[in-house]
Amino acid sequence: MPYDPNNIFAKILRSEIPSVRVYEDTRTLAFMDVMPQAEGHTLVIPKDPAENIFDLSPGGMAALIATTQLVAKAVKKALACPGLMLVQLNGEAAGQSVNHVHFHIIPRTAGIDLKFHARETVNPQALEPIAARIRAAL
Ligand code: DGP
Repeated sequence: MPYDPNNIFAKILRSEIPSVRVYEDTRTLAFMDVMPQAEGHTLVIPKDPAENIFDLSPGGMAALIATTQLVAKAVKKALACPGLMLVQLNGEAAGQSVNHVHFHIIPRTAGIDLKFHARETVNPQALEPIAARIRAAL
């Protein structure tokens, strides 16, 4: 399928819709997931128009994983979480719901179950204090 330039993350990249951003460089952007599965759930996307890992260049992939590691370290420090999960879905059959390639960074703590994937939207204002802690930990 050709890349849809009007997918929600493409709109976030162009600042056509708001997002709670934590990190940006020339190739990547990280922002809070508005349907968090755990407190601190963060998304990392490349700026290249790629739907999934198969469409992303090796250079784009390298930038994406480098930013994912950088932001994951900050999330771990900011949330003081003992565990941290990286999730990356390709294709509807795998559960991908936004067709712009991305990594999920999801803090984990034993005994705290994950919320359902892409189910419940929170007020973006509630995400700002967590984002501030993540930015400070970068
Ligand atoms: P996936 O199903 O892997 O494609 O994950 C898409 C994620 O994007 C999901 O966790 C919910 C999140 N999401 C959907 N719409 C928006 C949005 O408008 N803003 C933000 N920040 N996250 C969104």
